[in-house]
Amino acid sequence: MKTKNTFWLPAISLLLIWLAHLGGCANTVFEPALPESDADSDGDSDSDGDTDSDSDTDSDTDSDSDTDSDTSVNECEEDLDDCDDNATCTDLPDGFECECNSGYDGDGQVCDDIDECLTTPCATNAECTNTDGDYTCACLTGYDGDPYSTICDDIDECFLGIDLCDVNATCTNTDGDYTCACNSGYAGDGFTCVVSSLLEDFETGTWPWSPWVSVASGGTVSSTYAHDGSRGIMDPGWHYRTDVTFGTTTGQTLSVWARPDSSTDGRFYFGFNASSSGCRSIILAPNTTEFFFQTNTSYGYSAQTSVSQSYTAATWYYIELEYMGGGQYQGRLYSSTMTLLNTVTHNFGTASPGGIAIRAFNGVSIDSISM
Ligand SMILES: [Ca+2]
Ligand SMILES: [Ca+2]
Ligand SMILES: [Ca+2]
Ligand SMILES: [Ca+2]
Repeated sequence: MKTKNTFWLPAISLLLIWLAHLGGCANTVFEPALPESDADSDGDSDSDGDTDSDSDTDSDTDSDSDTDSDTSVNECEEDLDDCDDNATCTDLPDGFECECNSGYDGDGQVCDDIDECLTTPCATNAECTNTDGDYTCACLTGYDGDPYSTICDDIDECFLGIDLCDVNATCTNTDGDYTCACNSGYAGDGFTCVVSSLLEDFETGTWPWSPWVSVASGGTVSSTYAHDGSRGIMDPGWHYRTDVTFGTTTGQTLSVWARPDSSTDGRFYFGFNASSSGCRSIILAPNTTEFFFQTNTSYGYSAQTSVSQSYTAATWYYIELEYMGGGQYQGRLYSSTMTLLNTVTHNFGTASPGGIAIRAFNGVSIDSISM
């Protein structure tokens, strides 16, 4: 917004004093500015031969020259204006005016920077930065385009091949970012994937087979419950095995596929640090819409860190557990297409390396346990 103001300055009087100090020279400077009517009256006086009238005219000229010197002052050029540094001075016959420059707001004497960012002038997914007299726009990280237009578009890092996913991982583009998930047969956070070994595929034998140890009976093996191959298991009671040890090395991962029949019922406990005296577990829990940790001392139940998570019925989920070191474990839940859905992290205080365990109820299928 711009406003104009006209100011009469005391400085004009100072200029007149200066002009008066110059004496006759000042008069000479301002003579040409005399109105023509004064010159005509001089001519008339001459033709009349009236010298008195000439002297009268001269006294008139002196008073006129004072008025004329007012109108001829260019306060802008003489630097006699009081316009703000961020204003433009325009000379006027009866003074001058100050107008704030573009990007500033005020009365011309005081001009303040306009914070354009308060009115979100940049594109969607762009960041506005206010500057003195202006502003700048920049697309947010993960977005590209003209930040001064209507929208910055998501960068498809996967399509462009600029993602940092491991060569053995699947890249999934997301709005403003992307995710990486290790392919089947590999374990890791998606940015680094290492070959994982299949611990259990439920393909052969009569449940429960060695090296699984049964704490509580239960578990049906069938093709109906398979994610890979021809068999999987549904709703086993607590079973554990100690032929493998998890929790010894930072970055070590465990993984499994699980499919709840219901979006509101059932639960699958994926146990680790297991022994005959209990385990810890990361739990897929449609019945409480959670994804969370438990401590299962003596195969009992004690809730630890939890995150809210909704589930879709009859849909496979991939659960990955990583030992982060220092007694901290992270559970990651992926969709059937390996899109990361949620993570939950809990510090149990100690690493407590041990075997693995499984338990499920109310219709959860389980297959392909890898480490
Ligand atoms: Ca002026
Ligand atoms: Ca500004
Ligand atoms: Ca993206
Ligand atoms: Ca299988």
